[in-house]
Amino acid sequence: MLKTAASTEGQPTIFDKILDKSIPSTTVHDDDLCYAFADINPQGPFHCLVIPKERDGLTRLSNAREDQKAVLGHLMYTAGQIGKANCPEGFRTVVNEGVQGAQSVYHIHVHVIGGRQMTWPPG
Ligand code: U5P
Repeated sequence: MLKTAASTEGQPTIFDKILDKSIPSTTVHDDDLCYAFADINPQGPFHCLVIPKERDGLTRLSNAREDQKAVLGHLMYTAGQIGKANCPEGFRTVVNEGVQGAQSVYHIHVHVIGGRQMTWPPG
């Protein structure tokens, strides 16, 4: 399925509602900087999304500012810890970017997918 970039990039997304709990989600991890929750359309037995609590312009990876390196590192570190805890045989981390990267929600997020054998190349 081809996803298209939202013309509303930079506006609130569904993830704001997940963060403010107006939409329920299954918590995987919660700390001061990030929140991780189960994906509603899982692509494997385990699939969660790790998102920054403050979007602060981080709609997509290519928008990241130099002063956001620490939060990006925290997202990736947390994704690794979640993957290690939930998918001991291995897992995949994915950051989709833009139209050709098949991004659909413009609040940066790291997918952690596991619990099955992955293949390469991705679709
Ligand atoms: N998603 C949720 N909950 C929602 C809306 C979307 O988990 O309420 C998930 C989608 O299933 C998808 C991800 O895996 O957000 C957006 O990923 P991407 O296509 O932007 O990389």
